[in-house]
Amino acid sequence: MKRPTDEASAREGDITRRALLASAAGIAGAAVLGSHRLLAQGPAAGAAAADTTAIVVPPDPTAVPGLVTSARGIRSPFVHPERAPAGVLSGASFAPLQNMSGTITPSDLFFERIHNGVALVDPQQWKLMIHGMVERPLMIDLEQLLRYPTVTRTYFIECSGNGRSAYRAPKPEMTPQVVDGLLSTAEWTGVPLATLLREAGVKPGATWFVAEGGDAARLSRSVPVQKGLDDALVVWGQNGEALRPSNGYPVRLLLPGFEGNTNIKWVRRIELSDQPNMSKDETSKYTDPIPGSKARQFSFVMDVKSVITSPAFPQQLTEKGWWPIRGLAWTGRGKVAKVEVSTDGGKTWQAARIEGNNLPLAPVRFECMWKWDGNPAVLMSRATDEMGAVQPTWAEFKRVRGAGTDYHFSYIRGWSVASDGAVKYEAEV
Ligand SMILES: Nc1nc2c(c(=O)[nH]1)N[C@H]1C(S)=C(S)[C@@H](COP(=O)(O)O)O[C@H]1N2
Ligand SMILES: [Mo]
Repeated sequence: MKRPTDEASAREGDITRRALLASAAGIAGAAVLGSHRLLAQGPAAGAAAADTTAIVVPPDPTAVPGLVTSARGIRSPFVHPERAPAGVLSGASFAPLQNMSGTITPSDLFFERIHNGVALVDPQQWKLMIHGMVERPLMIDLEQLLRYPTVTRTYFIECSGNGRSAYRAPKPEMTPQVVDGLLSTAEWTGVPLATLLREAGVKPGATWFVAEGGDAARLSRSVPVQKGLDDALVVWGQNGEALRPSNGYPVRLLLPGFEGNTNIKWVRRIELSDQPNMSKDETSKYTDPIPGSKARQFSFVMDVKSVITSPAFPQQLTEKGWWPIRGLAWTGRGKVAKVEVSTDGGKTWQAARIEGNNLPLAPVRFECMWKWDGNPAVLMSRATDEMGAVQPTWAEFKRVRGAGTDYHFSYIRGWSVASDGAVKYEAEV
């Protein structure tokens, strides 16, 4: 949807009916049906269905018939969440965490991290080869993969670089999307990798596999065989439909709780071995500096983490009184055990309510009512997982990892509230 710019009031989340009318008035070819304009018709109708600019909101929806049914749904013209930044070839687009409810990321808003563009793979051409230290090398196409027994599970994916700009170059004007939007969650459907590995017959002594993507980055990562036998999936379904191209259509590897990078998209090859492959992607990146001028390689499991998504920049508290503090918490080590919230910069903490299903390796929503007294406040959230791991403070994290660390930014996030109600990102909490 094109944003009306001619109305001062038509800001994100504050769009008026007049603004919509004004923006729709200039659309050529918008068809008149009944007494109000509907979607543009003709050759551009398909595109127009996704572009809600052409919709006019009637003054009284009870006075005129509504829209006709359509082949594909649209969002309400009053909501327009977007990934950002869009249009990058080697980079990422961040999911708008602040615009979401629940824990599932709508597929068209699922974050993207691509090393050399979104590969467009023809499903008829796609094949997966499983070879190396196996008894019976396997080559299967999509039709064959779809005939295996499936499982459906809800898991998050988080890029190990999530939070990097908030750590390296924090700015008060950062939204939850900019701070932590390289996190998304879907209901995935696919075949346990264990099924395929059993069919291929893993040879004794095979302790690793390397998985390779069929994109222009030919991204490849080594993974312990145990993960493949444990809960790894070869998935083709995402939130009730085929994977989106940017999430690996037709097939990706899904390693629950492991850093995003290991979840190889457009996966085409899995080679069993008795050692890690030391591919370009695992030797040039994804290591963590630790004290003593050393680095830890293969930090697969994502640490426990949380982020408040509201109140957060650019929100403004309009009056004293009760405000919900809401956010997401997740861990690569099973379930979230508890989430605590502080409104005084970490001096005191109170337990937040964990809301909805608490599934392993899937985020939870937390919520906590807060009575704002009009004074400046610093809001923080701190998650603990069922293994007892707790999010460190920024200072603890920085002491262990150093200023130049590049991955796995799992420390506590904060937001400051000024006496005028303005909410800003507060980096060093
Ligand atoms: N083949 C391939 N797989 C890939 C990537 C890639 O660029 N190519 N990016 C990786 C990285 S760094 C991350 S964080 C996740 C992102 O998954 P998503 O784009 O579906 O959110 O995919 C991983 N798998
Ligand atoms: Mo990533």
